[in-house]
Amino acid sequence: MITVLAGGTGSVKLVRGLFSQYKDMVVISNVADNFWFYGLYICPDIDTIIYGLSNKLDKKKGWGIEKDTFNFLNYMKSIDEETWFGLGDKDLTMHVLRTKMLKEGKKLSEITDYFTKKYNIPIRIIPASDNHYETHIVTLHKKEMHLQEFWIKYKASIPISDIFYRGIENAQLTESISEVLYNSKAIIFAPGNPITSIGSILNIQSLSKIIEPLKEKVIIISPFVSNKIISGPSEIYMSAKKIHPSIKGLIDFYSEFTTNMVFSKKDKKEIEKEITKDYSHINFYFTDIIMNSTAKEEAFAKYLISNFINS
Ligand code: FO1
Repeated sequence: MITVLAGGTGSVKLVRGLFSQYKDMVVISNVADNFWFYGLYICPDIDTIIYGLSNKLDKKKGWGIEKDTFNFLNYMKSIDEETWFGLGDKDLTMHVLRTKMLKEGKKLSEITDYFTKKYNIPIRIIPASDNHYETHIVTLHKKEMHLQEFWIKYKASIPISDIFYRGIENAQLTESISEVLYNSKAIIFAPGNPITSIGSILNIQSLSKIIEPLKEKVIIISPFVSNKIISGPSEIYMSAKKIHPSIKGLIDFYSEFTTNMVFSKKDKKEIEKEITKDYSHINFYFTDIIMNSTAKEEAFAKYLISNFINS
């Protein structure tokens, strides 16, 4: 069995590639992007994995359902409601049903199992926690808001001073996760945002203690190419966390969790010249990590399987 820690639109490409090659896999999904909107409970990262693995994902946007319509949202707009979060008509079914099940007392992990089966996905997707906590941004003027509001409503246009996980101190790791991690041959951190997709999982109390003795089987996939983030706001969030927004900052951030990191070939020179000597416990690997087609997703998955799983 292999386990992937995933969150956000960058992670789904890796998960999809691995899934095409290797079915004995568990995905642990970030939940800190979850939020309430129109009284509905939205879990963007769980849904992106479900839609991605059932071939329903709008691949161009990286979220939502392909060819979805937006009648509900347009009608909301016509009656002057806030419509900054793009809920498609088909996608709404997920949020409506999930909210109903939560109100009936079901746990998020049970609900996710239900949808995973419903979408005929033969692997387990486990929310990192059954408890709700949220990634929040603090602006320079000390206004606090949910990550989705900052990223989507304000289009990341406001200077920020901090980012933190509101409520994480009361969040428990979902029950089955420690057993899954112990039994995994490899624990892969997807090339998601280190702060809001992966850091938001790693910061659940007890998880770093569980991972510490397992770090030889942890493999970090870099979200950087040529020392620049492939896509998304990672650099903004790393800076807000006082982490240098570069491969050096990334290595520093993850170094306590792993002995294996996979980078783009384009970063080989810089890492070998400047960085390797400070991190003698880490094995650095270099390959083409860009997954901008199905063929490249599969090729990267094969690389990981041959180097870390069937080696
Ligand atoms: N991302 C956007 O940039 N704009 C949207 O309107 C939007 C809507 C949306 C609806 C459902 C869903 O599951 C995801 C959605 N996302 C949208 C993506 C999401 O906000 C983020 O990419 C993830 O939370 C990042 O981890």
